Amino acid sequence: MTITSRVFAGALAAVIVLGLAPIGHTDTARPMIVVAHPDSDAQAAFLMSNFDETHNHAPGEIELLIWPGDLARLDAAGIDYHVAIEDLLEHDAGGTKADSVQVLPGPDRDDYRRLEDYNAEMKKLAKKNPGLVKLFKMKRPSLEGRTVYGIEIATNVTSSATDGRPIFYIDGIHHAREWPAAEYPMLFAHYLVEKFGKDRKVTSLLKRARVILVPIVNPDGFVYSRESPAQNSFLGAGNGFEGYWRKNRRSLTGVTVPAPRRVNPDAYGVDPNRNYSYLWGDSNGGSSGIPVNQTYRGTAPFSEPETQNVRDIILSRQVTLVVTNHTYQATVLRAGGGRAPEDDILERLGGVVADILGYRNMPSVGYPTTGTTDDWAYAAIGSLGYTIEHGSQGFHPPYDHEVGQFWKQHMDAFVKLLEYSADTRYHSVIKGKVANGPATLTIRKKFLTPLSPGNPTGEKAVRERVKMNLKTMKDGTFEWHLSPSDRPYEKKPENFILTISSGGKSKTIEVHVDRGEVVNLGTIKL
Ligand code: 0X9
Ligand code: ZN
Repeated sequence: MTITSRVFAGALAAVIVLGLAPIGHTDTARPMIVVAHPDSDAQAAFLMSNFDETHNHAPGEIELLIWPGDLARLDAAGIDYHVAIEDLLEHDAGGTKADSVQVLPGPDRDDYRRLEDYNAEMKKLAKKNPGLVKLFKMKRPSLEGRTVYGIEIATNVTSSATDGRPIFYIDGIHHAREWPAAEYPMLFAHYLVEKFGKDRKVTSLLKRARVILVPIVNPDGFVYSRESPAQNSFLGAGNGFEGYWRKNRRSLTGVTVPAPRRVNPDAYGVDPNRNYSYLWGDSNGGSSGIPVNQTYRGTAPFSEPETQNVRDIILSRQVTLVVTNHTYQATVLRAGGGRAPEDDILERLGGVVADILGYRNMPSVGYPTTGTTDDWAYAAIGSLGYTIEHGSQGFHPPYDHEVGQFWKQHMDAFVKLLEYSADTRYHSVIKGKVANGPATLTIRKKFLTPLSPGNPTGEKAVRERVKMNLKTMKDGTFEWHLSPSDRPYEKKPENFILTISSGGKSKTIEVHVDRGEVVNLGTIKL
């Protein structure tokens, strides 16, 4: 133990002996950040799977958010550490508010948005820009019954939802406490709307591609964190840990306190970013099978409504690039953790984006993760996939220290990613003309996504299916932009099953299309 931690532990013991610790069996009364110094791989692995790692670590050091009981567990395990931030609440809160109002795309702000702000702004954007922005509800409400909203942005957004344009999917707040991860996508929505018709690049991209944007994938967790009493003091003093909640609000009983509080008081939570199917269920550091752990993966792949919602968008729309936003490591991470068969492309494009952000371009967070969003999207449909870990000063540092200061480079980075999603070198195109057009086209594909060997379901894989629709132009022509028909990790070639229907007749053919390839089916007669 270092001197700081020894002194601290001593002080803490005194507090506990005096019976003043406010939250029962605890060795810290407030959230704090410590940096642990594991002296073996075994200690490092123990830390990764049993503590709340912030991912803001350096070689040989693992930064931890300390929950009640954690310091005692570190001591019991004989792991050396020093206290980096003794009072995280004071460091962040007081706190999350900016010193002045920040001038931003959309409304100017001095603090992080709340769930109502996100929902109201999305509704308003859609209402004011009917041809350009469409509000949608994800298929399932959250566990506590909240509607999960998203918006789609493109020219002719409503009139031609199935016109074959490539889709850039961007989301935030898989993790409740990572507030900037929702701010940046929301600002991007405002930015696109404000630049449309004024900025040549943005205007052209919104004609050629669509943006599907879901700022808050996990609203229950976000509300719990964002409305933390200690950071808002509207319900009296909390202990401050609520603000650092990570997971969703999956609870033991599922009993939800009625409105206006609407919380599951016995929530333990599932980590949505360990709940996707690809390699789900690994216990060797990639995820945890213990419900109270921060990387608890849930009882089955896609057991949570939050991840089912994302899955259903990605399998039913022609998504060519997925970006999921997190905090805080100042990195651009890519699907496959450096082992993707097309890591050269992922690394190169990630590098450009990382340079715009001033972040590091990294294959992975530096430890195994399984069941994550971008890994699954890449494995299942071959879309390019990135996780951006925004910022370096905490999960939600004061607004002006993060969003106010860095928003512009984030807009540039997202525009670049939108550009990549629309670039035919990085996705696939199927085109042709239905002689008896107009026609409706459907692409289907069934496949098995592998789970981790030894996962608790006992299954080797889960069945998933892609189903996407397109309507041709009046003259029967179509151009369908989508991810390749082959899945990247599968050795055997895979085809799309394409059904063309018009005037009561239909025809089904198989189509194979590679990344960067344009397959011209010519004139199709039914
Ligand atoms: O551990 C996570 O879920 C992410 N870090 S965080 O601090 N935001 O919790 C990192 C996920 C990395 N995943 C992939 N690159 N796929
Ligand atoms: Zn995260």
